[in-house]
Amino acid sequence: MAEPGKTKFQIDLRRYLREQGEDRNLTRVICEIAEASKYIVNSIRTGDLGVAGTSNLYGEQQLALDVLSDRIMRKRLFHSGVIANIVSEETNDIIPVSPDCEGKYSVAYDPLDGSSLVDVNLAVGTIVSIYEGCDLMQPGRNQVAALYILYGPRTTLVYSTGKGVHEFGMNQLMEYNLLRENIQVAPKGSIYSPGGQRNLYTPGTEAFVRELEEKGAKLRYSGGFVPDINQILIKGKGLFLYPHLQGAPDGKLRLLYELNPMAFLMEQAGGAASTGKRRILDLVPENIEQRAPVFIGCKEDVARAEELIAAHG
Ligand code: AFP
Repeated sequence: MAEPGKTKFQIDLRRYLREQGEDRNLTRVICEIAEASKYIVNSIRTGDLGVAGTSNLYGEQQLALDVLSDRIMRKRLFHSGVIANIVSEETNDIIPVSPDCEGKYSVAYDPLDGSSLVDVNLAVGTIVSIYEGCDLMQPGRNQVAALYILYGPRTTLVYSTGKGVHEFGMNQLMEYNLLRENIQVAPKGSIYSPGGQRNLYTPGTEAFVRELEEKGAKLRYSGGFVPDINQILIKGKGLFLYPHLQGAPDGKLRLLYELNPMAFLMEQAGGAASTGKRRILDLVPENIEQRAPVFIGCKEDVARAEELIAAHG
């Protein structure tokens, strides 16, 4: 309930989490990440756009911004006192924070997804997946919370703890205030965001995309996973795909840092997320760098993709 004299839309994130009855330590984790994002947004606006001179587990060159964002996130989580383990897209291994798992949380995150888009001034984001206890190698359906922060013309934070999907906006004081509660996506949409090289699509994916185009779906692809997923959630319709490709059967996107958290949020909003064959949240990670193909968004569109992939591969 809003304080007398305050509209519901001035409720800040911490207070909202408290009012939702969230566990204190989980509230702490989410609020620490929200704090970290204030420094990350600052680095994006004014920081060095050059390379760091190092590479990540995938052999990709790290940008100074990737390294800095990772350090900001790690520092906040380390000092929160409520974290067991962390793993980041920018590190080579799971980093133990506390041996005592009781009442603590483990976090997988991509500190700055789409960082290669910063130099051309497109939107980027931080993506976070949260588990209770120590285990980060479990199926995504066991997440207790997932969230992303979108650094676009405005900075927004979208989270779920399994009780719907809620959006907060950063104000002039860098506080997050509630914008939308219980975001839902329609069963079918008319926006599609196709990742990966089209001439490498398999026949099933090609048939699916052609069908969407024949129905007049609009192409909206930014090259950043966070803004592309945010568009689907906030517009309440659409489908993003980064499919299995000829020569890349697992696609590009990473299960732990990108797919699991977004699949959790999309399912919470009434949508679906599939590899084209299986529910993303049922995949058991074999290693921290695991990738998987993805079709994510409106439920009926995801089901149609699965049908065509079953028929044509
Ligand atoms: P980077 O973090 O390496 O810039 O990759 C971004 C991303 O993982 C995701 O945000 C996009 O959806 C996807 O890659 C785009 O990949 P393509 O540029 O190959 O379409």
